Amino acid sequence: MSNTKQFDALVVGAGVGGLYALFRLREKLGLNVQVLEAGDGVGGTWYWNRYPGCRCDVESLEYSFSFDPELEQEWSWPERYGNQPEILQYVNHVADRFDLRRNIQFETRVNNATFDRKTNLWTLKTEAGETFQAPVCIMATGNLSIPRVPDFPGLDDFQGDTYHTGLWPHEGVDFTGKRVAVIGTGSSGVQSIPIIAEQGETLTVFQRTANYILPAANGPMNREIEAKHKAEYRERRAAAYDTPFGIAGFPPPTQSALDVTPEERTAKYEQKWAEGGSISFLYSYTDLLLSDEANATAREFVHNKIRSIVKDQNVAETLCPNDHPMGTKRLVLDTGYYETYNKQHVHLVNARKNPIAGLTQKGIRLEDGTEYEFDAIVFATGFDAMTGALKEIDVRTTDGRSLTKDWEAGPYTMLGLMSAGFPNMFMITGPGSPGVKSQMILSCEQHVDWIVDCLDYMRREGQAAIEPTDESQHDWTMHVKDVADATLYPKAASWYMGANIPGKPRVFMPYVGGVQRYKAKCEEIAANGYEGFTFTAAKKPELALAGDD
Ligand code: NA7
Repeated sequence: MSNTKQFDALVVGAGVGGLYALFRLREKLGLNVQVLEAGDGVGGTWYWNRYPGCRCDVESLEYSFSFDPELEQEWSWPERYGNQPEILQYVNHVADRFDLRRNIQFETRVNNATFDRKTNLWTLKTEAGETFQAPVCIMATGNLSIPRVPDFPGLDDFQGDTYHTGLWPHEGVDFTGKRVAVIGTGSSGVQSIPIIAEQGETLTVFQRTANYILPAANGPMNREIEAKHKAEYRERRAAAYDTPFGIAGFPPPTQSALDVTPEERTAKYEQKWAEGGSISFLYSYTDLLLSDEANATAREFVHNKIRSIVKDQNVAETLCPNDHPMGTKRLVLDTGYYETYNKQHVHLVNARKNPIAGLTQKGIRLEDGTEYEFDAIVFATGFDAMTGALKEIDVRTTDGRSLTKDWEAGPYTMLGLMSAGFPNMFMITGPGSPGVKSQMILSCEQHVDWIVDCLDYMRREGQAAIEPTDESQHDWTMHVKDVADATLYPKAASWYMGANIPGKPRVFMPYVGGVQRYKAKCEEIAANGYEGFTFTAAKKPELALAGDD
């Protein structure tokens, strides 16, 4: 008697994508769904990243589910940008309100996923040795879910406490009276540094790459804006799909930065700086992400801002980014970041000039031999982004395909939704989709809706399996590359390029052609009977999507 548990669909991950997949597959298709989640709660990114100051960089009225108008109206966000506890509370509310937990098995990490071409079934094996089977497997494994600590020599020698921002202790950390180091100045470092500085006796920040950081201009929710937004929610959600980043409310730019006078430019940048937010700033001109010369005008403006906020001009110069065009690494939104360096007990180390050589029993040693002593080290060192979580699962087929092997030179996908050779395995916001370059919840919803429509079509047509053709996948992957190559994005050594992981292929992974173009392409493909995909017919029509065993 086999202990394998059978379902119609398996979903890996109970973040926003996985939860919405569960909801739709269950409510629209009536499937028997099982979600497998490594954590002991829902929320994905918002479950794991509990570091102090963790906050979304998309405004809370936008960063929410759109599928239920009542949910939209009943939830009220306290601030312009949701912080991690509020977003996690919201995701938990969604799980309860739609009775999702009954189909989620927590504390269950999937190690293997194998597709059998004879039976058209996926078999998923967990760390604890359980086995689950279904014709459909949806990987809702997240883009920033594999935290990464650099392989510093002496990592285990350090006798103080260590933390990674992406694996923060649930009970929180009190740094009061401690000598603290933060390594990394991406979003996680920049958001946590001002708060850790309030607690620590000293705080030393190790910066390898200075980032472009704009004010969030966070504050309490303006209730008039909220009421207006809620009254217009349907139109605003539809409008969001018609934008590059999936975020409505920002008039698209009409002018080149080079077509206006320096005074006009500075006035525009000042206005955007005061408004806060990254989209608004990038929307100042049409060519900030296309022309290095245009981009240089924005860079200069931000450099001058840094010099005006940070009192010590040596520190200010170290904080001025100078190795990539602005916006080609994820822009960071801050609250009081630059001001933090005016505090006497906060120090900045230029880890580009003088890299970290390793950890010692007492702290950190730099390449020039300088040693620092700490009680605690915070690794804000990022993630094996976009492909990391899928590579952690050994994804194979019985006819000898291995996803890790197929993706050795970089991810190959059709629309970031599927990969050729792996039938019925769908990815939510996978590489090759706008995912990380968009409002993530909107992109998760768009992907899940496409997948659910596709499965519905297959059931009606008596199809058991779908996968992209090698040719369509190749064309899409080349298109993703061509679109990126026409922008400034590939100029930065970013996690979009895999550049933060030694040995990872340098391939620009997100689709930056815009949500509106991407969604139109997905719809066109579906309308043409899933052009670029092939189907395997079910042996008996009633067994479509229920396995052919
Ligand atoms: P990021 O943005 O990948 O930032 C990681 C930071 O850690 C970045 O400043 C890195 O410098 C730094 N880092 C990594 N390795 C080292 C070593 N060996 N020495 C010194 N510094 C190092 O991750 P986050 O968690 O901040 O943000 C991820 C995303 O979450 C963010 O983009 C938002 O979308 C939300 P580097 O730039 O590689 O030189």
